[in-house]
Amino acid sequence: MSTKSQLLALLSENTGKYISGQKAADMLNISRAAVNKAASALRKDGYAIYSRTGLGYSLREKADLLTEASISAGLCVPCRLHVFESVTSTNDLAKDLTPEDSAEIVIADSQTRGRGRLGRSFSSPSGTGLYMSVCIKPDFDLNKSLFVTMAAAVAVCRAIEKTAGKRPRIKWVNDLFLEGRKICGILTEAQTSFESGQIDKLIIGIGVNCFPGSFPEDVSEIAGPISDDPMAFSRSALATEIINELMTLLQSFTDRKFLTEYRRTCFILGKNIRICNIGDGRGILARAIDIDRDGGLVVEYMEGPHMREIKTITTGEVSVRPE
Ligand code: BT5
Repeated sequence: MSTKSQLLALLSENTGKYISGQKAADMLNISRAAVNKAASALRKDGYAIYSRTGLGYSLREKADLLTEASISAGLCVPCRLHVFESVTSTNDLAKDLTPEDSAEIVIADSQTRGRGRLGRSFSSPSGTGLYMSVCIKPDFDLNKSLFVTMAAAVAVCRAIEKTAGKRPRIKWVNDLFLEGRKICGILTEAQTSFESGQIDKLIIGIGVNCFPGSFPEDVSEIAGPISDDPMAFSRSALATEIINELMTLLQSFTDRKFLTEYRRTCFILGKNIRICNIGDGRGILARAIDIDRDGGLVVEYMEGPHMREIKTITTGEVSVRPE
């Protein structure tokens, strides 16, 4: 843990009370100057830390720390948690884990190389988001991976509604939106065995913007938070609910029952969309009609060589954009 996180944890355990600079320095085994520097850095991150001469430092409200203890407290499914402050990509770390009877779950406060689909990047600033990868040993075929992404989208919607009282909508196939802004992206990756052709492990990566974070300019045009109020809900509680909902759904998702909820929550059905290939800026105009029983998006082309034709598109090679 960095000095900043250690100080935050200490002040958080003593929320509302003052801890002297000397006591904090002694407990963390650092200098008083380092305590002061860490307190300034935490203030810059938005934490309400007060300092008073003769009294020391105090955190006004409990910090929303992502810790194994805070996440595991409400879990009702078996899994192993690996919680980090900063990682390259939780999906990358999950690849090195070996899930057996229970899922292995990597959670981070920030990512330096968060990934989206088709080589795109996923901006993952610290203190405001939740980045997690659920690694499972599946007992189904690779052709069900699209279902897994879709089941994860439903699970995250349910968890956000329970934790934050907001109802996000799904943009087929892997994005969650709230008030016109993307608040979550999901990236499912598989590792297959050469010999058997079976999936060894499936990694479901979920990135959620919980509170306003600092994004690069192009991302801020698209991204938004679940809430503007950093005290509205706790990221740990959201992580717990996502795990509970996802693991429960994964036990039965092959019965396809979740598809009804997916269709109801998917906001592009009945709307005009643009179907874009990689690197194709404009895309082709189509009308989204339905989601079929395999998770494909049924569309009617409104222009181009397939005009008026009804086709089912699957993910991988295309993405859709609401018109
Ligand atoms: C996704 O891809 O949205 C899947 C994102 C999955 C991220 C999770 S975080 C945990 C795990 N570890 C990882 O490394 N990845 C997973 P895609 O549909 O391709 O969308 C990517 C596009 O979303 C980018 O090109 C940006 O336009 C936009 N974007 C980038 N960062 C964003 C953010 N934080 N919030 C909303 N939109 C973002």
